[in-house]
Amino acid sequence: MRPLNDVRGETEPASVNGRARGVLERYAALLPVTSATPALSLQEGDTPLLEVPRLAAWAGVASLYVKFEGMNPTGSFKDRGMVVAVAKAVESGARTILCASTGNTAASAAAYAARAGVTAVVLLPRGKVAGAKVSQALAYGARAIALDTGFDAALDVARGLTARYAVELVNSVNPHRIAGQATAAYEICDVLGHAPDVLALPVGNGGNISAYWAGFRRYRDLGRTRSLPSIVGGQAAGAAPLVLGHPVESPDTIASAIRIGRPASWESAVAAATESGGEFRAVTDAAILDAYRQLARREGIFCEPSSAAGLAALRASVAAGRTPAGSECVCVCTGHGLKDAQFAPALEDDAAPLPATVEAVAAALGVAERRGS
Ligand code: AN7
Repeated sequence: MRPLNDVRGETEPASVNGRARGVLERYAALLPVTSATPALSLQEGDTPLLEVPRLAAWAGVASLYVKFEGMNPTGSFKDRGMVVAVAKAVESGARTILCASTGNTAASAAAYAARAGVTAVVLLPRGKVAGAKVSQALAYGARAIALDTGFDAALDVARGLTARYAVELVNSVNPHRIAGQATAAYEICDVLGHAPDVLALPVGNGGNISAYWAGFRRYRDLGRTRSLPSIVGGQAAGAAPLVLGHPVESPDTIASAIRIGRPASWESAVAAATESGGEFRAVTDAAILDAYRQLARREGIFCEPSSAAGLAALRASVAAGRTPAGSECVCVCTGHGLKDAQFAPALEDDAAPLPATVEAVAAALGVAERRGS
């Protein structure tokens, strides 16, 4: 397989003299960076863009790449926007940042707050966030507050708080988050040398789909790509307000990261799907888990279940004849599998333990003995 780091048309090098540049440094010219913006970085960005031929066959498309955003420093795409939002908050004199979160935003906010020397407060829907994400936020020293509600109402509280009190909101309604997340679109174009025909990704609050669409358009306007992709947004069937066209009161899905019924970036998310000629597609939990399993087994990519909703939606879109099978596609896998591993053990049979002997294990494996032994 050809390494994809031999880039064509790269305009912003990922490293200089062997030192990785984070998002703020690499894409400074395209971000709201001033001479007063702190050089905050955990070396986020520059994530793998993996060519995945076996997964392409499964999804029914001619060409498929996975942009594995789980390889960011806190294990999700949130780091791209968080580094910008926290740097700008610090630049403006803020000492406390705040977000509501289904988990990944909280972990990222906590990490960048620690790195910047400010306080993070994270509002979490009680019992609805994957345990590893809560542990992560606490490990970075965040003040975590559980609220007896879902994500949507927690975000209402976060917005209400930041409107009245001197704390900086770093949810994706903060435009610096969107500007930072747009760098993923730049990277895809830098590596491929052009924009793909189709970009598929999971959609919850609608921030990331808005950021990608803004990013691709920006690169087109700068003359760095000629075309724009169609964007396919995957929503869990039990939490699919953008597919239904109305908010969902009690969103329900195993994909906890995208268990969101009232997306804050509703209008820009709809604009991204419609203006790009793409669509939103609802996928069942079973289809999400199937895509999750295929990513790991066919290509060695372990993402969290929510992350696989984009791939599930792409496959469904092709099967429905909506996305042409001949397309060159990029599927964004937004978070790492270790974030939410509770569905992974079900992939393996729960075999009873064996006696700890070479013979017992060899017999169970059915492997041939070496000649002469
Ligand atoms: C793995 O962390 O909303 O459509 O509070 O964690 O931009 O919301 C997470 C969202 C996709 C959806 N994949 O992105 C949060 C939060 C993963 C995610 C999304 C999320 P948006």
